[in-house]
Amino acid sequence: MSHIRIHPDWHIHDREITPECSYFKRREFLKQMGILGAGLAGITKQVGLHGAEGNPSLQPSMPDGFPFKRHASYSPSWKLTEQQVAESYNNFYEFSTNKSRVRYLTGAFSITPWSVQVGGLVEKPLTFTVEEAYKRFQMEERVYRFRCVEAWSMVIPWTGFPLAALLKLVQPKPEARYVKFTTFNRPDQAPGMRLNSYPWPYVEGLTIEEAEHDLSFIATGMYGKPLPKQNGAPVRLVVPWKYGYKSIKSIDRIEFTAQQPKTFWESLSPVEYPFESNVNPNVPHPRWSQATERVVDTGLRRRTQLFNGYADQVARLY
Ligand SMILES: Nc1nc2c(c(=O)[nH]1)N[C@H]1C(S)=C(S)[C@@H](COP(=O)(O)O)O[C@H]1N2
Ligand SMILES: [Mo]
Repeated sequence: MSHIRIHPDWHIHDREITPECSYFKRREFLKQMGILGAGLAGITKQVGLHGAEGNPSLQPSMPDGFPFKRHASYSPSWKLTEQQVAESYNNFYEFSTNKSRVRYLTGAFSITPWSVQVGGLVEKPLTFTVEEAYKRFQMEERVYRFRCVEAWSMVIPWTGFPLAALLKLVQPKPEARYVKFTTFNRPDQAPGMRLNSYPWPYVEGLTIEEAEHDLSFIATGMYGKPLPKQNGAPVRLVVPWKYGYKSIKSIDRIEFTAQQPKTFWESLSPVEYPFESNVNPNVPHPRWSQATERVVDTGLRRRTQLFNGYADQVARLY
């Protein structure tokens, strides 16, 4: 009701277009994000202290096996996004609508223990802890493009396992046509969730065919280590041919359904954020063009690719 009218500020067209790649601008950007110079020194000194805003250095401990072997088919030669940028430019509305503040607001967010409930229209419902995931699933690394609907992009090395491996374990029933993902619901640990103008908890969804596609990935890590909280620890979805908001973070529940789930962004604005949301340069967002994208760490503009460059693999689904 009241939330239907909201136009979130992060979906205002990103106007920081920097046509040329300049070292100076990149340094300015990193400085603004507080990850160069004094900012970094400050963070390092705080290790072990619990500030009112939480401490970005307190991150999950390292399970055995990192870094996992990179999958040969998902090892392109693209330049990776600078790790510091990927870890400090975050959309995670449960904490803040301000990308550079998210990482400072995750201190109270507890990710251990963590389990994911998998149920609904399946033969074998399952609840697994993140520790169990490392044992049950064959973990690997994959380099994927990542494209936000706001028209910026990154290239990230994720660690995790294909969602299809989970489907195989739980065995969806023939009536199951969709997979619904739900994020944790803990307003006491996530300040953004105390704003009731949003339809919490965050929900996303895929069709069964999309979920079975080898590109659909459940990530528990990035850059060869466990996911930082601000990037969706301890377990998130990554769907590289769709806009970034489909890649739901910090998953609590996975349900198989007959009906198409109503997603968080769709319930805010169905025209702007429809269920399917495949990256497409020819379909503008109602308020801005999707023809080009800004590479986040270099500032370079490049052409948006159909299905974010994964057309060969996924076009058959549509
Ligand atoms: N639960 C949850 N998942 C989320 C979001 C969010 O606000 N809450 N933001 C989405 C959006 S819009 C993007 S672009 C990506 C950002 O992921 P990153 O911070 O790891 O780059 O997460 C997606 N998943
Ligand atoms: Mo996004």
